[in-house]
Amino acid sequence: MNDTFLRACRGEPTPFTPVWLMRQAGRYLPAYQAVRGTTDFLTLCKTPELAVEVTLQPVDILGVDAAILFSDILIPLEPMGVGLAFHEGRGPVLDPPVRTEDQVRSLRGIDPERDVPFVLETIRRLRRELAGRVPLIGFSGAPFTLATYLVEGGTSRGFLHTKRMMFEAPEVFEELMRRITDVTVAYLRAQAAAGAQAIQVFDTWAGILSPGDYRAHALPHARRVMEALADTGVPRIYFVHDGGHLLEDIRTAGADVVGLDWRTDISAALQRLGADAVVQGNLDPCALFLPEDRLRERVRGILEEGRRARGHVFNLGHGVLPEIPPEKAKLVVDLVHELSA
Ligand code: 1CP
Repeated sequence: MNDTFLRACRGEPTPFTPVWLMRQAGRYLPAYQAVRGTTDFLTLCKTPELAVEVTLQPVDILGVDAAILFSDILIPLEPMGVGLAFHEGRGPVLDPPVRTEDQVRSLRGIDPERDVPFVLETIRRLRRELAGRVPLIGFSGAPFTLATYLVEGGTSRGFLHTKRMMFEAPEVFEELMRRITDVTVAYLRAQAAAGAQAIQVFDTWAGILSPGDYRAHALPHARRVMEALADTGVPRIYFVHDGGHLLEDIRTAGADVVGLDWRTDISAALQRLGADAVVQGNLDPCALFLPEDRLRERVRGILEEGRRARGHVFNLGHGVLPEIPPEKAKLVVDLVHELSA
């Protein structure tokens, strides 16, 4: 029974600093590639037996202190009425892109038990299989990040269509955000009810906004997600990628844990979040290319900064890269445990 991750999220003392890695299941692991070699990505997400298998791989191989449900932030968008496909090498495609008021008004709400039963079944099976070994994290995209995928129709560089709708038709954008937020709330509450013991909300693209636009168009919806989870009792982690300029506002979203990327040092972030903050992060994913002795010093430095927070969960500042040798990922986990004990 290893509940150090949940204790750290609550700001309670732990015998060592817990660690997990964003995108800890994925292509850098040969065991994942073996499963993906015979199954396309969406089928993998929708088949509980396989999703359970790849969720458990990093727990067994790396010895991380939390498992994260294997799925994708885009999964709940499909039952809203948009086509979803993952093309090899090209990333996700949402078709048709949602750009008009009529399209926004035709987006449906979801009933998670009916529309994404495979996610809830994966969570139930994982809780049985893990049997308390480590806690299970559920997740979703944040409303703003999900909106960018719906409006752009996939990934984007400049987010022209999203910002255009935001500025040109703010009431349509607001209605879009309201519908996505309703779906996100239903989706995350269902995950918690099925057995997710913590929730991470990924705001991968909110960093493209100025502080004022973030406060006007993204933050209120992220806050509504956090508030809607309050009575579940599960710790809520809010990760905004490239959000260093937004930290004071991010704090007001009401998450229990603030995820940090590597662009802001933890000690500098704490000055802006307040020393009573609980933080998660924040090793540069590329630092895993460092030789062992220099990687050790980086990990030691982050752990020292993390001690100034009320609680610290060690993580990367973004997802594990496919180019990382699995032994290096395991080394990071081992170093965190050794140097924080
Ligand atoms: O080919 C493959 O095997 C698919 C690659 C892949 C994987 C392994 C995708 C496509 N998604 C995932 C799994 C995934 N995605 C998890 C699993 C759990 C774990 O962490 O181990 C999680 C939490 C996500 C979340 C996710 N999906 C985010 C937020 C986190 C982040 O990286 O910023 C985002 C933005 C996505 C969209 C997405 N899905 C897949 C890709 C390649 C992308 C990014 C596309 C883009 O750049 O816009």
